[in-house]
Amino acid sequence: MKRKVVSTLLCAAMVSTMLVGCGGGADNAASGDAAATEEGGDAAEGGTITVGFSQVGAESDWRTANSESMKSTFSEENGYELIFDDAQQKQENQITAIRNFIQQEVDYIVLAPVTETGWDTVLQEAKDADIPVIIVDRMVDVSDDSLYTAWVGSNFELEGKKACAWLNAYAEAKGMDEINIVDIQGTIGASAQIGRTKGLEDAAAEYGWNILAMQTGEFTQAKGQEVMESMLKQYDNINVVYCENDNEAFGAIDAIEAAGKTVGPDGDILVMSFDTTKAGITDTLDGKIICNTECNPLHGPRVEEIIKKLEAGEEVEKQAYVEEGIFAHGGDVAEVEIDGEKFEVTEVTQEVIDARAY
Ligand code: GYE
Repeated sequence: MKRKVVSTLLCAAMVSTMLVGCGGGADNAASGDAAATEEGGDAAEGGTITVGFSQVGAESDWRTANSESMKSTFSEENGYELIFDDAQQKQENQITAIRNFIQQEVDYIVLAPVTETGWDTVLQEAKDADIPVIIVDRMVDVSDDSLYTAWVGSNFELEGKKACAWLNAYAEAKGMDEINIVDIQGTIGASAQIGRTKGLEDAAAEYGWNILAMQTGEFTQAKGQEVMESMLKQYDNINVVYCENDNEAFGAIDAIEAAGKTVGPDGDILVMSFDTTKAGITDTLDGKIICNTECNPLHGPRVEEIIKKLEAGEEVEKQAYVEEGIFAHGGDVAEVEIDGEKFEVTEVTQEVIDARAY
């Protein structure tokens, strides 16, 4: 089913950046769902809303949680028809999926882009077909911002800065005189990789850390392990590995232990990570991952909130960042300061793990 959305309104949509609270947005949307269900299951007065969602793939635990969040939000009971497409980490598959969504005349296209560039042509096609596009998680780098209606996701560079500010404070507290770090990067060209790598490069320049090597682990456990194995063969003085997600960290830990080295606060190598999945913070409680910077995958309710506003003819924020924290093993660093803003560090306990939804 194809319905027109007021495009003048979309053009007038605010371009300011707002902060979406971790729980706040989700809670609001969740109560909205409940109300919709009581009224007979329709998210919109006009009937079922068709959403085509082009998902990156199934490369990580974070991604699985993200897909589940989208599927449970855009369910039949909530008044949606969700066309879910898994692109297996390939941009060409995402472009094909978007073209299929256009042909099927969906009401909304939701895109979690694998990399930032290369979207202008296909998003122009969606625009020409008058189908609003909502970008979620990673960002697109397009010449014309009117090619998408709204974006919601994380501030990846800030995540990188938080992780590095933590490492700097920890190194000072522990009297580490040298940081010899390797970076297992995410998928090259993905916003999550670009921001987290930049955070590290800037910090290394500022604090005088030695970056021994950088290589992509494609956000997967298998590749993370493979890359760590080869880095360990090449360098015998690595004392920190900066993994750009939890699954790479799991692989890196396996590689380090298989090489006869140890991880943890009293071990040979400190493992840093991002995502704070349940499995990730379980390793943080053990000290296997020393610091884990949060990245929230529960975007379903956030995207739904945007769609509900558009359905109601309301303005939507052009870009909205999710609020996120820092989780660490032990309480050596209580807080970090970035550009004048203080961020509290949460010491991982069993309660913190039990409260994690993903
Ligand atoms: O950190 C990683 C996933 O884009 C934020 O993608 C996402 C990243 C996340 O594969 O685990």
